[in-house]
Amino acid sequence: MNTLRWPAALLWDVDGTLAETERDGHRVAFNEAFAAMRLPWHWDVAHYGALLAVTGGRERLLHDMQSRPEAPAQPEARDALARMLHALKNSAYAQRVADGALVLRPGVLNLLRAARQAGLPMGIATTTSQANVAALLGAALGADWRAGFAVCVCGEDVHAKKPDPEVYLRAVQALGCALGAALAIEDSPAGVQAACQAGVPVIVTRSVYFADADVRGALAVGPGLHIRTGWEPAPPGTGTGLDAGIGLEDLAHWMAATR
Ligand code: XBP
Ligand code: MG
Repeated sequence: MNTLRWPAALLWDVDGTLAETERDGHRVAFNEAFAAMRLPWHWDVAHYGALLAVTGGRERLLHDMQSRPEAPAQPEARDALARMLHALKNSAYAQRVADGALVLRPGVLNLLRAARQAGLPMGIATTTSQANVAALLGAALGADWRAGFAVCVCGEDVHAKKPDPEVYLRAVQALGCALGAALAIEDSPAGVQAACQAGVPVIVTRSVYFADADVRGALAVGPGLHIRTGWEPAPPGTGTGLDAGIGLEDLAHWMAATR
């Protein structure tokens, strides 16, 4: 019996999956934006974790303003402030990336290289912006990073952000394969819901903010792509080398459960 089902494409989430961008990237950059606007606001690690239930940085700001007495009362003024803060945050984020504050999670580069060598098409499916993806991947993979991805669908390319399935529906449509033939790699409940609702199989690499989150629906859940222990179900592939992480063969075994 054939127990392998090779994915037709790999779809990468960005924040939390490719890199731990939230706690030390976006959060710190939001705080820099608050300071630049002389606002007495500070998102500590725990508060930002709670705010991650709201996807989209601007949407997150608007949500938080609901409990801030210093926020403008008028919706238009709130909107304008959120836009300004979000733009400042994105500049500060790009600067942090340029300063080397954010690196790819362990195991990511190996799987990217393996997929590339195998000729497996890859795409990006994220809530963050094209500019933030370009900053992160340009720094991590080099100026020609975009050549490694057949599609890159971001927050500004969809009407509704994760957990809405639109980002995955668009990405898979652009890739030209069947929804159930692609495989997504995610870290958050919203991302897993988006993939599942689109009919795209998904595995989860736990990130710091979603270490214990409910990610039911995922084919496999584990602590990172660099390690073969701690995965549920255990990676069924053979692995290569003592320090081997998750490889394409493991993905193909997990995908076989979707037949
Ligand atoms: C995570 C998000 C984003 C980021 C911030 O995206 O929800 O909103 O927190 O980025 P994903 P923006 O996990 O899908 O990559 O400020 O650009 O929204
Ligand atoms: Mg994510």
